[in-house]
Amino acid sequence: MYRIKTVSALTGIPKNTLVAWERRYGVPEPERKDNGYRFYSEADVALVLQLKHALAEGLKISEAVERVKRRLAAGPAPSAGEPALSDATAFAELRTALVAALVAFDRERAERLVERLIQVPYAVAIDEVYFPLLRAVGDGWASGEISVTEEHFAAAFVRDQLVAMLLRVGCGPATGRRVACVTFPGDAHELGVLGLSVRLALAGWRVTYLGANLPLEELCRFAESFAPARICVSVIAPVGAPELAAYARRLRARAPRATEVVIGGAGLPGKVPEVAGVRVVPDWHVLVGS
Ligand code: B12
Repeated sequence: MYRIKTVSALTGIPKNTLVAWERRYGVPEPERKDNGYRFYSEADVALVLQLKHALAEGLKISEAVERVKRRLAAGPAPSAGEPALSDATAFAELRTALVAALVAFDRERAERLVERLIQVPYAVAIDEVYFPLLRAVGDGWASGEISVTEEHFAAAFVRDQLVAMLLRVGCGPATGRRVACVTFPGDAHELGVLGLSVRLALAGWRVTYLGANLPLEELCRFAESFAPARICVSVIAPVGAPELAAYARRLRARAPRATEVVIGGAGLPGKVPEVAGVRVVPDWHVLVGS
């Protein structure tokens, strides 16, 4: 749940405007606590973003509200005959359809399918659709059922969706504490840390996304200059314990004391070396509280 200040920072819509929309049109309709404070859900934030996009397209606010209400009334499955995105089976079916579209290089169909995620909180879209899809594609590639080209196309499509989410949440509130997100040197897998960036932005962090494969020295220089509150390093391609320890020690030594260093991901070695002042977290959900 988000307070109005956070929603305003996340969406760029001033607090007064949010209140005015609620009074005039009844959207969004945040929960009101006993103390009168408004509490917005992720679906409310998504709604505000939809209104914002409709305004950017040139619609008047009354027309934008009309459109959003129509979509809400139509429910989460806008196309007839498609399963409602309400349970695990529906998500599994969507993933299957999406993989089929992607291995056929049918971007249009894939776009249409993910339109159905519009009402789904980003966290759920990542956990229920995009990440399981990537894992399935990875397994398909490993067993030879999915070609390298198909895997690249699918990964590029998912990357677009994650980047779009990060842009829509404006990389988090401008006043949020800064977190730098990056992959381990030599690791081209950036989707894990992109998903984490979206979640951190939604949790109120200001994300500086540094992408894949940044050399350690460059990251150290960045840390010295900008003193982020936290650095998140993603390790997906397997890395050996000595290499990881050397990296962690060097980064810890160069980053300001107040900077929290977090390293995580499926590519961590079985026995992770302990480095004082470095937090090793295999799964990023513990960082975002779910
Ligand atoms: C897309 C993809 C690629 C793309 C990446 C494109 C891009 N823009 O990112 C490309 C084509 C470049 C690629 C290349 C390779 N890939 Co690849 N790739 C994948 C795939 C399908 C998805 C990767 C991904 O984004 N995972 C992120 C999410 C979906 O996975 P996750 O691990 O469950 O995420 C959780 C944790 O890792 C953790 N976490 C992740 N990041 C972070 C960060 C922090 C700070 C924290 C705390 C936690 C955390 O929390 C996440 C949420 O629960 C995976 C399949 C898979 N299972 O991941 C294979 C996979 C990772 N690749 C694999 C391989 C082998 C390769 C190559 C070596 C292939 C080759 N021969 O060229 C190269 C290596 C390139 C390199 N040097 O890095 C293997 C690795 C197997 C292994 N353990 O050795 C996998 C697992 C495929 C498989 N099933 O075999 N790949």
